[in-house]
Amino acid sequence: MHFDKAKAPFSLPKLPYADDALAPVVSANTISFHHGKHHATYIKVLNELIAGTPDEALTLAEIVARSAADKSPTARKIFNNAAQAWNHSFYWHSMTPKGSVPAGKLKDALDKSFGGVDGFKKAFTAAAVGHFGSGWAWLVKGKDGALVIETTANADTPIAHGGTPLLVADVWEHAYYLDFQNRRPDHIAAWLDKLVNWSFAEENLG
Ligand code: MN3
Repeated sequence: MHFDKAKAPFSLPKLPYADDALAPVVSANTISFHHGKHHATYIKVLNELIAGTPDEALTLAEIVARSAADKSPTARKIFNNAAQAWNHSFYWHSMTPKGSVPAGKLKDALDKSFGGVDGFKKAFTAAAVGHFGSGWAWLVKGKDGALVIETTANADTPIAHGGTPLLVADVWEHAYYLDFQNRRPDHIAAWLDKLVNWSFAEENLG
């Protein structure tokens, strides 16, 4: 992915669709805050934190991995902003206005791991809705190749733990509050029905 290659200073990646393309599930108003303010701020703060440091020679994913292993307060700030920058880029690509269905080896893997797409949706919904507070719900390829669902809190991300993410839903309230208020279950149901970018997930399966 393009954002895997970039180095500092990082810039806000363009969305892979128009800002009203995901409406009504994700409105242009939500996108204007979520992409234009939240995502932009993570990138701005990250650039400020790493200016003049060795992190400037690293890609975003490399900064996430380096700072994940460093428990100093400065590294925690760098981790939070770098991971949020990476997670949001991954999130925008996890959605498409075009509608898609799982195909090929991804469909086979979903059948094997969840007994089919409906089984995946049920398990993903339970994880995303059941996650307490801010965070992310992921479909991840585990080390043994099986697909698993994980949630991470706040900025945490599977790429800090050696995982290979295929797909992510943002379950921070800023992702859905303007459109669904407190109704995270309704947002996740609509997100799974209308917006999932299965071709992106298949590409990430490798
Ligand atoms: Mn977000």
